[in-house]
Amino acid sequence: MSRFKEKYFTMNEQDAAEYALIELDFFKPGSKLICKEIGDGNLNYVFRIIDEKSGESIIIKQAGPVARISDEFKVSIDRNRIESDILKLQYELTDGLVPKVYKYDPIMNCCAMEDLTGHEIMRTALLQHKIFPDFADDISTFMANTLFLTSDVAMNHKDKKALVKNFINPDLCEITEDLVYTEPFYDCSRNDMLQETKDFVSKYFWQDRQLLLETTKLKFEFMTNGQSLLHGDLHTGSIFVKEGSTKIIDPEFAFYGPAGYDVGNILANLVFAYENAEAVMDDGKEKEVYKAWISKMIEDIVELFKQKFSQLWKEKSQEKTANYEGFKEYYIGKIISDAAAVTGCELSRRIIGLAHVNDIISIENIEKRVKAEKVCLVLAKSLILKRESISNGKQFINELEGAVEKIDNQSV
Ligand code: SR1
Ligand code: MG
Repeated sequence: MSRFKEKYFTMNEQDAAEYALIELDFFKPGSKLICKEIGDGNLNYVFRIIDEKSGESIIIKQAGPVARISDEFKVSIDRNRIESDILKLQYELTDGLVPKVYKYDPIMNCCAMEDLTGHEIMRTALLQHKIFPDFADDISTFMANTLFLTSDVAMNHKDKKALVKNFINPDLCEITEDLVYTEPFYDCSRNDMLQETKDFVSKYFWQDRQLLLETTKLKFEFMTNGQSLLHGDLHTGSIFVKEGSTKIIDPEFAFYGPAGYDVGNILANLVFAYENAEAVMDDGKEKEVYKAWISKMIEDIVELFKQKFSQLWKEKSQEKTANYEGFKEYYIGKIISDAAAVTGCELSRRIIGLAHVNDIISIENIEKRVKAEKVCLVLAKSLILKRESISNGKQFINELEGAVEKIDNQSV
């Protein structure tokens, strides 16, 4: 019997190549396989295996028993099942905006999937200030389809509850509850930030009782509102792009939660890209064009998401009461205000907490980095506190511009 069928172990590059040859019905016998571990995320091992002869390639993703970022995080290897299951579902719901899964292996806790040759991680591309004109359209389709079609508005309620059960994801939810909704809002030993930022955060965040109260409300919203099947970690490091193509990856944090969580995550991560451009690019036309593209994209994502969600509602809602006058507007309005608050939480946790983003920490000029961090924090607080009045894309940009102005004028 193949050693891969006996007992789980974490694979190295050689093991993964052997696994691909023996366990997958993908490479021809006699293939000359080269394997490289290419994972740069915080949790898993990702192997790209290429047949030197045919050029064909595949990805194997394996979950280890602890997170790569720190072995403090003991994360269930069942997350690989969750990821395989949701990728298959999202593939159907979004007409292929995610990679195709070929196999899930519950012994080795790995899955084999399509290699997205020619694509690059969006965060890396944004750090090189590349533009992707189709992105707002693609990501809004992804979010509207996955978040609407898995909700009680679109699904038979018993079928939806079966999905809720299948996607119970306590370990990964705990990471988000701690890292996003708890630790950034007090002086937690796991937080990690520049001293100047910490001085700012101490006064501006940790001493603001209203802000703390609102973050608790949001944490409970995250834990208790099983509205839609979320991707759960929809940042620009979870997206592959190339000209004319967007592919969303890494949905291992998937669970039934508030739909605004995915929307807010992507918006916050575009703000990081905007602030990177502001800090790193030379002043001039190119910088203005780039920043304008990101602003427009933030605005468009919100508006396109609303339109597409609303259109799906008209075409596919199954729930009689969902069509009572005013309910659709109420429901979509709530998603957008939740998204505003989540944007604020994601902005805060990537500056204050344990897990950072390269957009910000790669800014070498410390003065510019601190300025970018403060803009993110001022924006974060205003979005959290004002979330109930935020209902459209333009307001996100107004808040961003307001935060920049406050930091420029040193009026906070
Ligand atoms: C311990 S994992 C830290 C972060 O990495 C993942 O991508 C999630 O964003 C998580 O919060
Ligand atoms: Mg990830």
